[in-house]
Amino acid sequence: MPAAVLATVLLLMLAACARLQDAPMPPVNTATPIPPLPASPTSTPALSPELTPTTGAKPTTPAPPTATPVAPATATTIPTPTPTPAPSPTAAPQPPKLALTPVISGLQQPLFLTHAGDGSGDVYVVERRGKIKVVKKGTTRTEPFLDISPLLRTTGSEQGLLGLAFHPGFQGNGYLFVNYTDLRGNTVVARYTAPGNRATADPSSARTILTIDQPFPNHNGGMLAFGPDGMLWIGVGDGGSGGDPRGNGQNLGQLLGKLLRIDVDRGDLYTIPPDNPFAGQANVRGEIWAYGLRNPWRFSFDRLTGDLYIGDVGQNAWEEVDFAAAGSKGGLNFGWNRMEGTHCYSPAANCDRTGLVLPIVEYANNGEGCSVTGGYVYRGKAIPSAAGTYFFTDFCSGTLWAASRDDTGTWRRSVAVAGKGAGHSSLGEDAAGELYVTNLNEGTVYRLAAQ
Ligand SMILES: [Ca+2]
Ligand SMILES: [Ca+2]
Repeated sequence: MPAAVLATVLLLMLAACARLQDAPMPPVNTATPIPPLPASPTSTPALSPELTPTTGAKPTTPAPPTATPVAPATATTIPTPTPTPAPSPTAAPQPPKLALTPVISGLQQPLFLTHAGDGSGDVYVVERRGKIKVVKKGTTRTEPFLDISPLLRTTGSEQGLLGLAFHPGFQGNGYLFVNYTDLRGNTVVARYTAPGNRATADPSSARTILTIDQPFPNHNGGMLAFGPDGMLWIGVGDGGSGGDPRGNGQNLGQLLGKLLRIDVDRGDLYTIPPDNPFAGQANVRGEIWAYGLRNPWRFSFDRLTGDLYIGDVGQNAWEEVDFAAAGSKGGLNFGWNRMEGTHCYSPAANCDRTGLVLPIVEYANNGEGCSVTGGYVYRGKAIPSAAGTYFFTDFCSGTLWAASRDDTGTWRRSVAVAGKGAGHSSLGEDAAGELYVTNLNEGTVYRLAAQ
């Protein structure tokens, strides 16, 4: 592949020259963790999250030696990008000998996988440039389930068709919801209907539910998921650039930098659930469930417990996973841009941590990755030893991590599958709870399997 090699070399050279706040996804599949494709400094960032180049030039904020609820790297964490799956002597229950097995290939920039809850075994893969593909028994149907390519701006690497969620009552109503950046680069959440036998969605059935102005091409979030409460949850990034220059994360009057929760089964388009934490308050957006997020590219609910996990992409130094136990009433402030992970960001020291909910897991950008891809708690049947473990990855390093709480309640993280390079854009679940990883650069979907 001389062309790919050449492209990779060029990318590396460009990345070495460019000091980016937000870098985009590496477009080439390589075996080495390459830095994200350079783009203009504060614009186009990484699709999945938002990245900083993995080479050099990173403000390596030293970790303050404070006690925090973040899982310490004790015993189980391996701070190198290409570790071998080390056995963990003392850790919480941890799945041994896992592998990522390629099961679908030939896709165009896949960045999400989900199911329609219909027991068919089919999965749906989202391609960044606007198509949703159906995969039946490992075979991708040529005709897309839905194609909204003409509606999208995809020039920024974090732009495109970013999220998909089937309505819990999809069998009956044929509703599905998508999250994309429109021709102006603004966020749109829209409903489509798959009529009849639900084999394809009708492109003319679009109903715009919500639009959010995007000041910059990056940090659009993009995740959609129905919670165990039947509400539609929406992850929205801080709007972009770098450092959240407009302070959206902490501004409750803005939808940017938030996790939203809306009821799409009531009202003309949607209603604000009366039990949302800020419902009915003046000068505050009632859709907000949690705030202080930078780019919550992927989040999920544990299908057994209802616990919420959010992978929030960091600025230059720290990637994090946030957590809210089932039953939380919301209103949580996850800290951005006052803090990045468990470290002060603005101000850079002595920031006010009052009321902030710190991550359960964080890792530094210097070596382990540069852009967290939140995942899922495993509840499938194929790997009994993995039950209850939260799996997540990093777009840049490709390392798949397992996280869980030990007997003392401390979160611990360990390498489940060593990384082979950039491109892991998302995890996804099928109806049975088996887990998959989409690789944007390769056009491949992997399934988590016992080795
Ligand atoms: Ca944006
Ligand atoms: Ca945070």
